[in-house]
Amino acid sequence: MNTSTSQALFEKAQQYIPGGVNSPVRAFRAVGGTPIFIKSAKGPYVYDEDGNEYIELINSWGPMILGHAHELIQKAVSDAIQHSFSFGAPTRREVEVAELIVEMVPSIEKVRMVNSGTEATMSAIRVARGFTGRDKIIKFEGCYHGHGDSFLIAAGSGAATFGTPDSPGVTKGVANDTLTAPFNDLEAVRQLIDSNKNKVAALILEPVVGNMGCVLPAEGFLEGLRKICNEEGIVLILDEVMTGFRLAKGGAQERFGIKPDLTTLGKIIGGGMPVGAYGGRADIMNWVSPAGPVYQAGTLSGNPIATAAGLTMLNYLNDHPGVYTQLEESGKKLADGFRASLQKLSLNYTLNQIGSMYTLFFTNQQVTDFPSAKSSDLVLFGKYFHAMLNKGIYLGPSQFESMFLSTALTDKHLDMVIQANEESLKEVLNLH
Ligand code: KE4
Repeated sequence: MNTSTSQALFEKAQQYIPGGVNSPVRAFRAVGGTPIFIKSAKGPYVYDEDGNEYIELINSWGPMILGHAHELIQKAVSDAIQHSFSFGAPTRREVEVAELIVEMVPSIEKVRMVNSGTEATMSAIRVARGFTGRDKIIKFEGCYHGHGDSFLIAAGSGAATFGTPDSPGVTKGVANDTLTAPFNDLEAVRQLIDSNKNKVAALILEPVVGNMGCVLPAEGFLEGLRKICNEEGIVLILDEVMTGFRLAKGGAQERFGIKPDLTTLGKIIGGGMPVGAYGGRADIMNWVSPAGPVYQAGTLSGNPIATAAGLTMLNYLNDHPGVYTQLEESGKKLADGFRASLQKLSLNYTLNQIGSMYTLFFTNQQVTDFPSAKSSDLVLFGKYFHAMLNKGIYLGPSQFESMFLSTALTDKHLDMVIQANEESLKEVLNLH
């Protein structure tokens, strides 16, 4: 496959942009090789600068649930653009999109629009701290909540010790206020809370994790967290930036029947435009400025172009429940096909799949938390990634990411992905 234009662009990009990319995962460092530069996309396809066509399963890391360049979203954006781009003043559509989010996600009584998932999660923990008057937060190893300082914290060794910065530039002071527990480990959460009595403002997690690869909550885990947060007066925040409006119309919280105090959203709301949001209980959200004292702001928050895309996307999802039926069927078809190939090749790699999210882990262990995810063979994943890419299937360039299906993928496309998966496994493992 000729990717010479992408290679030349990557060379040039590295002269002007750190690592040649505007977000690290795009640089292919986890899988090796040169990132492909995307020129355009339509439906289930992306096209690179050398004209290669790929069936894609990243969908911009989740937003393109209806596939790329959906005509309704495109029309909404092109109509909105006729009226200029940004006013920095309230607009009708912000009211309409807020009303729709409140309707679609019952736990959300009030919502604030921001411009990214990172802004949503940073703001949600700030308002939780303001509301409770407490400083500490609990997060889980392997969960990613954007690049806010409070989230770039690795677990300190032992339950009682404080977190350690995961990145230079994050201060020890910030790290001291972030406690980390293993995902799916209720006992570890209980220990952290017992050793930080009345100091924990919020507990934040991805209800279904996408950022260590797709990892599901264990039976009773979410319910256990809800119970602990109720008992301890801790704000339960579900980070649904990936799962929101994807795993059900009302997100993972609808699918698992859990009512958080706050929810963070992103990705799908904007249909690919820069949008995030956080919302939840009115008694908490009324602490957000200017209604309350917790400051949070943004020039482009509720931007008229982004809200045009978001309103159209959410109205479509709200009015077409068949989207979720199709996503369930597609996810099951893909998982059944992958598992049939694994069985045929006598491989017992772990496939975690729920709805339209999945990850094939190159490990024989069950993957239920970050340590088990890290037991995967990353070199083998890198070879598999490139084998699939060379077959025209564009996966997320990291073992520790979920893939995302869209309604633009037909059975024909899914069969092509299933076939390419089997051929790629045989190729990288020298099986015949
Ligand atoms: P953004 O700031 O990237 O819009 O959202 C941060 C974020 C927050 N919460 C969850 C659950 C997320 O998945 C994300 C962003 N996800 C990554 C994918 N692993 C975005 C891709 C990237 O970083 O380039």
